Amino acid sequence: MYNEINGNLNGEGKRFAVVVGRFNSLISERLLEGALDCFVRHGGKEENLTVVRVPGSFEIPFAAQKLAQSGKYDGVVCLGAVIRGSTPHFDYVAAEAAKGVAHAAFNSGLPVIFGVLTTDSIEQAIERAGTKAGNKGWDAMLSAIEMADIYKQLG
Ligand code: INI
Repeated sequence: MYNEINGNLNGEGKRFAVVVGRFNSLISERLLEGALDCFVRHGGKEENLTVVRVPGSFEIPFAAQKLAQSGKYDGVVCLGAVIRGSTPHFDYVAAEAAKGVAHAAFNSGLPVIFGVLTTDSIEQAIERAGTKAGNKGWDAMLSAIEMADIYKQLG
C-alpha cells in the first residue's frame, strides 16, 4: 500500500501575506474579500493576515518574493486582474506575473499562490470575482492553506 500525503484545509494558527495589485481594483479588491472570507471560514484569524498593495500585477512578484523570504509567513497569496482589452501590454504583464510568482515560490521554498486573473474581457473578470464563476481569490486562499500544510508535512 502506498503512502499518501494530503494537505488539510485548516487555517488555524497559519499566517499568510496577501499581495494585491491595485490596477483593475474593482476586480482585485473583490478577490481580496474572497480570500479574507475563505481564511476566516477555515479557522484563520484576520490578525494573522498581512495585506500588501502594489501598483499592478507586474509588481506582484517583487513584493511576493520579499514576503516569502521574510520567514514571517506560511505562504503568500497573489491577487490581481490582467484584462486583455486592446493592448499588447496584457501579454507582457500576464506572462511576467505568472513567471515571477513561480520564481518567488522556487526561490523561497514557500507556497506562493497565483490568484491573478488573466481574462480577455472585464465581463470574464467579473464572473471570476464573486459572481457566476465563483471567486478566484477565495480559491487562491484555499490553495495556500492546503499547500502550507503539505509543505509542513514534506519538511
Ligand atoms: N496591471 C494589471 O494588474 N492589470 C492589467 O490589466 C494591466 N494592464 O493591462 O496594463 C496592468 N498594467 C500595469 C502593470 O502591472 C504595472 O503596474 C505597470 O506597467 C508599471 O510597472
